[in-house]
Amino acid sequence: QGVYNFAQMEAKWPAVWDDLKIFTPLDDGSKERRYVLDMFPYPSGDLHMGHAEAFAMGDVMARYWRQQGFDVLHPIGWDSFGLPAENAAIARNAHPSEWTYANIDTQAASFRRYAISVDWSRRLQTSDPEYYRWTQWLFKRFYERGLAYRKNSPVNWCPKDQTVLANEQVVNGACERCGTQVTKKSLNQWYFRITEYADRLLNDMNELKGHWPERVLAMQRNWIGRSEGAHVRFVIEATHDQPEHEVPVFTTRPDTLYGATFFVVAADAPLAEQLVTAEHSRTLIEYREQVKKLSEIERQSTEREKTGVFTGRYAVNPLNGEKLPVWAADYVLADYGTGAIMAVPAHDQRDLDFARAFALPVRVVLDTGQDDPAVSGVAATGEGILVNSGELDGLAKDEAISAAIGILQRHGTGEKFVNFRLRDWLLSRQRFWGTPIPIIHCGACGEVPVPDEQLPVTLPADLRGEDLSPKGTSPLAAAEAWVNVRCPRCEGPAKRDTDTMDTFVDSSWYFLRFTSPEFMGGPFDPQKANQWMPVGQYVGGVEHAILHLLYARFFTKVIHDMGMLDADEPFSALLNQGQVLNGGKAMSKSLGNGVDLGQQLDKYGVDAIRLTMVFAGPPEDEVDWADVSPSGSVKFLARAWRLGNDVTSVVGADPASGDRALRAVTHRTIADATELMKQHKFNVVVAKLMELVNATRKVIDAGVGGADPAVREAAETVAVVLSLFAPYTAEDLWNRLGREASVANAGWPAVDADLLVRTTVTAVVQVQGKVRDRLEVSPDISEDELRTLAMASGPVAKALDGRGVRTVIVRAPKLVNIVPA
Ligand code: ANZ
Ligand code: ZN
Repeated sequence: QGVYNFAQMEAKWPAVWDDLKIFTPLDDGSKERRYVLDMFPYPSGDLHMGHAEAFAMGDVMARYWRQQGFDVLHPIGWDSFGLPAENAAIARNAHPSEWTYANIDTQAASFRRYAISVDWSRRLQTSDPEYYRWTQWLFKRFYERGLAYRKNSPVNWCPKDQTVLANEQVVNGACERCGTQVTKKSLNQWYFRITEYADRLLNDMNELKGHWPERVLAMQRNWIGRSEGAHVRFVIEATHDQPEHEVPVFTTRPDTLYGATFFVVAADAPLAEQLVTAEHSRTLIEYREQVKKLSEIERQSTEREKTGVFTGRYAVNPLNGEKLPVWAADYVLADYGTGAIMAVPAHDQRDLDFARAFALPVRVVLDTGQDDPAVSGVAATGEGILVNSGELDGLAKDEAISAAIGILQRHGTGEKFVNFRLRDWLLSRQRFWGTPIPIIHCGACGEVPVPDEQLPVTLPADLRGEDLSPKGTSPLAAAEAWVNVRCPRCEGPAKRDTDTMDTFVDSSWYFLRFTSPEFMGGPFDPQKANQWMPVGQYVGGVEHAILHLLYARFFTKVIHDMGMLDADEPFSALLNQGQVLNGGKAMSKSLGNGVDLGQQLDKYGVDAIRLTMVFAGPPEDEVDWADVSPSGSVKFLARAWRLGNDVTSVVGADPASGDRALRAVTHRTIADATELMKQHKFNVVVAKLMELVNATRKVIDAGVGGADPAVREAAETVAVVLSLFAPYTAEDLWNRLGREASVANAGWPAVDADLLVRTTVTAVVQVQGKVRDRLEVSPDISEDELRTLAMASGPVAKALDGRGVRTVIVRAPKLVNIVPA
């Protein structure tokens, strides 16, 4: 009879699955294709609890679609370039590849143990020369299309660490690592012209609505930041020491032009320096020093007292000829719009705060019925009718916007303009462990791309340890034999570009390579890519909601425009799994609340951990490890598996003569599970499965028991549905039922609609004593299952309205009462 022993199963089945190659897609068109992809991991150490959750979710989808008869592509690879490998190499006096590939091997072994159903033959690593050859090839195609370019631009620079810092690494004007005052330094940097795709990146999100989490779409929309308005050109009058200048501003409110009472340029923009008169130059320079020390976040804070200096210049309002003093201030950003604004204090809060700080006039030009902003200190931002505005008087706001643009256009002093917050993508890094930029700089020819047949430009193998530490230029610059080359065009002496690419470039096209990982004729075989793309289900963390997803969408669109791919969106559906917490907080070393995945797997087994992750709640929700019960999962799995001890009917026995009530539960379970899978309610599928196991056990323990063919039907259904969540237990159960491996491609059972007539009871779900939902459940439902079903109810969530839960009282099968916190 045997007892449930997960270690034995984990030792037995992987070799069988390998032999059957069930997770390698046929890729021959005999079945409809589906592509399921988990965001590929970064090889830092071994897998952790977060991986365990994310990959459980993706695997459930892949296994479900396989059961539904699709040819499923579910691959895995590693995003294996990046800074941590480089830091580890410096610390250990090693080459980054040593650390990287050792970690990849560790993770690969853990993924195998974790039984994710991937096609191992497609495995790729972005740091493999055979992969980054094509990253370089794509970079060249972007370059040829004018979508990759180099320009001189200021970067945050830590003089002590001799390195470029991202904005997030500058804290109170100081280096996050060493506390040294950060300065700005001008560097030649490579950019991708993603701004050229801003409109399409925004508009095509309409196709993703309903298939991507709304919050991710909102974050992307906000990041792209489309604003409709106008460019208005102001003439800055000449002074005795300065010529006349023309400066455009971007405004969303050209209707308020008559309310402009001053003009502001970003203090740190070159423009401020150009405009300032000799008399005011010193004050400006001192002020700029002060501004440089502030972080981006501080600068944009509305809490902070407004600061600024007068430049000695006056701007002429193109609509009414009025002269406005020109100020330099830090609340205007150098790299947004044109870096200059017309200030309308009556109707813009930031301008009003500034006007009050420097006693500048406030003029209302829109009658909104609000209190006088000059007195109240609150800008009138509502709708209204134009006043004090000459020819615009009497118009409503929107009419006035069009009218003002019309006047500006007729006078040639402005026009309609759509501005985007999105910036071009700075892709070059002064680091070693990344894809080398395939460009050669020649004194005579300038930038010369490395010819395709000379790709990949591989990283020099002899740099290690200290050689890699940041020096202000890329560590690659030190590899003289590597740097000094002949110009491919004129054969003269030339130098390789020593920067490497942002690792986001590597991850912007890996999903295409998976469709034909061995392809030698290009980054991917267009025929294969067209057969598999777009990815039908992408799974990954919300931390990638903006950059990775936006960049991958950009790459896909460019590759589409190159004629290599039919799809112009990479991921038709996206699932963000929740974080794994412990005690309500993210696991971290400093809190000491980390949970080691390996230890959990040793103690409870792979299946129990996978099941626990899935059963904890909807996949999007956080999983708090302090609240879950892996041992409860083990108990359930053992109970399911023990059905195999008792089924005595032969394989293929006709269930028609069997226990009708049990058959009804079986078919109801299949029908519900099918529907629930569509809605990604995996946890509720598990709850249903628990009911089915209980119902089956009841029949076994009574009457004809395990000889009833309906019991076999139920047990086989348990095995198939369980195979999505607990592959080892499901396979073992299937085997003990006398069926041949693998349960993974047994096929989803068909529902007999005649059996769906209900034999259920109605459970009432109350929130704070008020009935919020009624659930049709099996009379045998356990307290746990009923609780899970109740907590998954939409009306309950609505009634809770984001409140936590204090207690849940469950009286199975009739009542659940939820008391909110
Ligand atoms: C005059 C005005 C009057 C404005 C008014 C607003 C309200 P969004 O919607 O975010 O695009 N602006 C323009 N460039 C700026 C910069 N570099 N730094 C700070 N602020 C800048 O915002 C556009 C508005 O933000 C513009 O419209 C401009 O102020 C300001 F009643 O112009 B507005
Ligand atoms: Zn040359």
